[in-house]
Amino acid sequence: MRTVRLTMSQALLRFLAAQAVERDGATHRFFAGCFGIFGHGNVAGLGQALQERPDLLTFYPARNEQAMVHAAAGYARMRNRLGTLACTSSIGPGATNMVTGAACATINRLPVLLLPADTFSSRRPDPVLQQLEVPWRGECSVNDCLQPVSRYWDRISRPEQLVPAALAAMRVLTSQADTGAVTLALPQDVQAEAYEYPADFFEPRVWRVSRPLPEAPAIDRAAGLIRSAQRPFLVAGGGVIYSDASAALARVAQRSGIPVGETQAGKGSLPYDHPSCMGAVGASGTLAANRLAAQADLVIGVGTRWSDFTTASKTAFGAGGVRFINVNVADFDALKHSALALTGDARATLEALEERLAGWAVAPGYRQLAARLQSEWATEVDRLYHLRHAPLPAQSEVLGAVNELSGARDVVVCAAGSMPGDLHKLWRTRDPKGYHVEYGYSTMGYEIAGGLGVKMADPSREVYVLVGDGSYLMMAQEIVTSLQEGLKLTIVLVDNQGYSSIRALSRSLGTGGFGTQLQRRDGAPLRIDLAANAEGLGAQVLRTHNIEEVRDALLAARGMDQTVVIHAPVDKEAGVGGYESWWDVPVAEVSETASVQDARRAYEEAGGHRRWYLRQ
Ligand SMILES: Cc1ncc(C[n+]2csc(CCOP(=O)(O)OP(=O)(O)O)c2C)c(N)n1
Ligand SMILES: [Mg+2]
Repeated sequence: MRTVRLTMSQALLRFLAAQAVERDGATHRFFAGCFGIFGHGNVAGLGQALQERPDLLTFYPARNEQAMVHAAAGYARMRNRLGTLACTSSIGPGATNMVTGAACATINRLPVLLLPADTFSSRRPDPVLQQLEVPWRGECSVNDCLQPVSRYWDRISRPEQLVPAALAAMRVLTSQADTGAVTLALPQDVQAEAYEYPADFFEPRVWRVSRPLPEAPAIDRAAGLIRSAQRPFLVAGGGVIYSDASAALARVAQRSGIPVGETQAGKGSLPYDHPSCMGAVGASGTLAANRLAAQADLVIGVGTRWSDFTTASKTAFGAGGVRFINVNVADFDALKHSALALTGDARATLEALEERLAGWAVAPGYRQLAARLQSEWATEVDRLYHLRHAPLPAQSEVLGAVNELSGARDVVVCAAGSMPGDLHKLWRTRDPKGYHVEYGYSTMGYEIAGGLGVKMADPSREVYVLVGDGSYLMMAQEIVTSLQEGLKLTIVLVDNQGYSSIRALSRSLGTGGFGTQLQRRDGAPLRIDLAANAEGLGAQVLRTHNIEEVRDALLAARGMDQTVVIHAPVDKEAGVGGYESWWDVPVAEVSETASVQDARRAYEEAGGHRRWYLRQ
């Protein structure tokens, strides 16, 4: 057997560079590079390997470990999970900084490979700098925190363990049902240890992403259920986009007339003006989708994990006896809501259903109802895009301006605050990859970092990062990385002076916005100049004071080739309401405060509409 004598780090790097993924006959390299911040535990091991062989993987220095995982996840989402980056950190705080990034990737089922350095496998110099000693378990380190947020986790305590561990890591990263964060913890002494690795380990390896089909009788049954439904409603989730099923969905919806609601991850499954596109469904849904969802007798979920935002905490699908069909590559999700489970690839399964539904369509009256609701919703969006709110604009006008002044292929990126809900309702998506809102973990701080990954994945598109002042304050530093790499982001910093979304939620629950204001302890406003902060990081900054200036700035930004921040103060009182939807947030059952007592009464009344979805 031919062998190659390499350190474990050198071997890992060679292996990663040789991995490719293939779907529908197209083969791509799986790892686009390696993000990292060097420190204790990776500077000499993996750092040495990366420095020696820059031809294998490009190294991208980042500013914060959480952010680099977000960037890798943003990249993976943009590439429909067919590619990602590795992320290397030092032991200790560098490693635990990645926990939030890992959880975010795993919730969103996005592949990221984490390579935290670890304490010595030999344990000779223990305790080392940054080592948290666990008195009752010698082999524990802070990297064990990454176990519950990883879909695969291993510690490479001997160099030869790398071979099976690396293969297991790739199996999970490329599995459409199982993917998420994968962690290989790398003890720093083992990183530098040499071993005679089998040469075959480094040969180019292609991981095939297949399109599994459910069993034919299950598809037949599903088609039968759909044909006999009076008011079927389809919910398109992220799986539609990842499996590149938009065209198949558009055909099925067009021919059958089944109206479609979209989840956050699934928004863009259909172009906003497709006759079946009712837009967002659930707690942040449109009136069109929510009205139809409430009456549906059959709900077909495609590629959705049915989060509480999608189901409006299990109140969205309100018809007695409503039944579900779930198309999902993971039976974990396919079996939710007592559904008829079609465990398989979204595109292949939709195509199989399309054949069986040939010649069938919903009743004309149902199609007309959907058309009317769609057109009424379009009028509502126009109204909110052009409110003429003064002196400061409403947030919905800023979103409208970005929508109207961006190109059809451009990408909007967002994650937390009041904007995800508003975007979900109002954004007019024109391309399946045009809407990138991270709302599985809703991670404040994802926005700029995730946007960086999106731009890396497709530099041909303009990337509009919409970030609130709260999220910006939490994590703006990857502006520096975008400048370092020449990856232009147009960051629209929507400033409403505080945690406006939580303030509104708190008010609606009777607690008056407690703890959400940006102010000094004595109540005086805090004068924070976030635009100056962005300038300090090296971005071009355009300050705006009204909606005309926002529009001018968006036009000017188009002509710039480096990261630009448009500072857009908005009126914090001018929010977008809900549209016949609910979100389950429990209110105190006993309280001395009248507003809390009122909120509790409203909570109990609304909670009465919750359903179990037990009917098979
Ligand atoms: C890391 C993290 N911490 C806390 C939260 C809870 N949270 C959700 S939105 C929000 C406020 C966001 O403020 P900002 O970015 O200014 O957006 P706004 O609500 O004002 O629109 C908070 C604290 C979160 N989603 N993520
Ligand atoms: Mg804010």
